This record gives sequence, structure tokens and C-alpha cells, in this order.
Amino acid sequence: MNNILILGGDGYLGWPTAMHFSELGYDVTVVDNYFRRNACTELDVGMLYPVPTLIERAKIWHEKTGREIKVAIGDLTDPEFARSFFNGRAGYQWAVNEKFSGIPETVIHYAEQPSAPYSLMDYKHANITLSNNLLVTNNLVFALKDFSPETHVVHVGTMGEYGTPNIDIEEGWLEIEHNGKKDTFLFPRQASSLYHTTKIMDTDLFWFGVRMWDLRVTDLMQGPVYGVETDESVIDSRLKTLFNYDEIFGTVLNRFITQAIVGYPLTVYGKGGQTRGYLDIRDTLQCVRKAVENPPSKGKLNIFNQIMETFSVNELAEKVRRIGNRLGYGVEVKQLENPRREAEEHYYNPTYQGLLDLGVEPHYLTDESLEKMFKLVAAYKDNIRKDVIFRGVKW
Ligand code: USQ
Repeated sequence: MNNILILGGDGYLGWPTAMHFSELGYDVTVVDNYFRRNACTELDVGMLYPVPTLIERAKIWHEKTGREIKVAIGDLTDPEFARSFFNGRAGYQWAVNEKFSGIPETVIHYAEQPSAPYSLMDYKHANITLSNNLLVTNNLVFALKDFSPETHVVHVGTMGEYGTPNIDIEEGWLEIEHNGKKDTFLFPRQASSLYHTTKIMDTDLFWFGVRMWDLRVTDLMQGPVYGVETDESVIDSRLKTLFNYDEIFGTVLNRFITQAIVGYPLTVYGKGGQTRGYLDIRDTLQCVRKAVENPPSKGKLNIFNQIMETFSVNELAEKVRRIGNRLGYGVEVKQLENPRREAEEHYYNPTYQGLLDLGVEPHYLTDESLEKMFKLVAAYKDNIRKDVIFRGVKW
């Protein structure tokens, strides 16, 4: 069976992805340097519940399913470590399990600092974001060029690469006619954080590798993800993915649900007209699976917009207020001065047909799915720390 290497396999999306492909019968190896856990400790932002280490999680997975997920702990900004997965010396001294599975046919790349506020806390965190994200991607591009140009990379980019332009957003590319001649280019990008800017630069690095060295890359422009449970995590509560609700690492809907449960007024930033494309964590897994199963030919960069429906922040707050009140929480909504610099009222019309055409079946944000999330988070109510919900990282 196809062998898959998951970079960033300990993260919010990385671990559920690892279990998903393992369950499908793929030979899965995960790599991580525990950046997210360490950053949460450094910033003292807390998580909803403690999560076993990656090595412990792989053991639990093995006990429960008989399947093996191989684990390597190490830093992919170190080029030798990154290259070791492609030159036959896989993860050498960092390897926890004995045998690696040879050169991967597919790499899923999540090994990035994923938070906009983190990237703008100060120049140090900006530098960490730039150096981690760009070096990991560049090390990967060179490892592929030097050892394994056939390997397909599925990279998780972000809808934030496009920003909020006053024109319809296409899937990755735009045909431009200029002075009577036409050509197709990457859709114009203009990010509103340094984190999002690194994702633009990732796309440029991959596009360069595709043009120069005939690499095969799929870039998934993903919107904010919500949710906790996936089909594979329900078998044991210790397999649940990590859940942040703090200002730095929590995404907006996960935050709002947590806030509603502890009676913290929902933190709508500014006018709340900021509109984004959202998706359920289970749909991330479906989309990544479809991307893996449909690799581009050599020298081609496929780009898909990975969202299932769009909402403004006000619409999300209203849904959470309504469902929260129905469940007996007295939910308040409060508009805060926006700590971010972003358009608060804008046109937003992205295309997102490509993954649906490949067969993805969306889990929409229904009252039932919201209620389920409420119940899941409420089980950990006593762990929720109000002091981490809003500290006001500004830019
Ligand atoms: N927002 C609020 N109140 C909050 C938190 C956020 O109004 O308490 C607003 C933000 O100002 C923003 C929107 O909600 O307009 C989304 O914020 P977010 O923190 O959920 O998402 P974002 O910072 O854009 O980043 C997240 C992930 C990132 C991913 C991105 C997809 O952290 O890794 O790339 O979503 S996208 O937004 O499409 O760029």
C-alpha cells in the first residue's frame, strides 16, 4: 500500500489525518518537533484537555486497531533531518519505531506555525514563523528534487493567501488579458498576517519547484477549521485531537463555543462582517484524501479551495448564541475593538468546486453539529481558563 509521510503529525489536523490514512490501510509515518505543544507551554495558553505525546498516541492507536503509525520526533528545519526521509536514512537517530517504510509516495505537509496572532506578537515570533515555515518547505522541495521528484506533496495552504479582494476568488489561477495577449497566473495574493504571508511564499516555493524540477504538488487553500471528533478518534478518548480555544491558537468557532459554555461574551472582533470559508475537521480529512488519491502529473501544481460554506463572524456568533441559549447557557455577544488589521465589511465570493467534483461530501454547520460540539466541549468545562481567551495581540 502507498506509503505516506505526514509532516506536522502531532497537530490539530496532523494527528487525525494520520489515523485516517492508517485506517484506510496506508503505511503512515508522522514527524513532528512538538512546536505547538511547546508554544502553548511557552505562552501559557492552555488546551481544553491534556493530550498524550505522539509516541503514546501511536501506541494507543496500535492497541486499539492493531495498526501501526510510525513516529519520528525532530525538527524539519534541519535539512539533514528533512532529507533523511528521502535518501534512505529515514529519520535515523530520531526514529522511535524501528523500520521506516522507504521513500514516501506521498507527503502531507502541515509542519507549520499556523497562527496569525502568533506571527505578529513581536519580531521574534515573526522570525520563528518565517524561518520555520519557509525552511521546512524549502528543505522539502530540495529533498524531492534531489532524491524523489515522483513523490506527490499535498500541502495545506490557506484561503487567507487571497485575502478579501473585491473580485471573485478563483481556484488558484487567473487568466489575465493584457494588451491583447493572454496568460494564466497564480491568483493575486495579499495576506493580512505574516503567518498567511508564509503560506503565499510556500506556494511560490512549490510553484518554482514544479516549474524547474517537474515536482508534483497539490496546494489546498483551506479556511478556518472547526470541530474535534473524527471517525477514528471516537474509539478512544485519548485519541482526540488537541483543542485550543485561546486567542493565539484557537480558531473562531471553536473559541465561540468554549466562550459560550463558560459565560464569556463572544469575542466578535470589530464590526464582525469578516467573511471566511469554513469547514468541519472531518471534511479536512475527506479533502486531503481526495487530493492524495488524485495526484497531479509531473510538473503540475494543482490548487483547490478547501472550504464548504462561508459565514461572517456575526453569523457564527448568532448561531452559537442561538444554540447555546437553547442548551441553557445565557450567551452574550460583545463587539470588541478589532485587534487585527483586516477588512470588517467586504465582498467575498470564492469558488470551491474542485474538491466537490472529486467527490467530497460536505458536513455542513447544522444545529445538530453545533449541539454536538457544545456537548463535547462542555464535558471539559472545568478545564476552561477564562484568562487565555482574550489578551489582545494587536497589529
Ligand atoms: N475572529 C473574531 N473573534 C475571535 C477570533 C477571530 O472575530 O475571537 C475573527 C478574525 O478577526 C477573523 C476570523 O474571525 O476575521 C477568523 O479568525 P480565525 O482566528 O478563526 O482564523 P485565522 O486567523 O484566519 O486563521 C485560521 C487558522 C489558520 C488558517 C486560517 C484559514 O489559524 O491556520 O490558515 O484560519 S483562513 O482564515 O481562510 O485564512
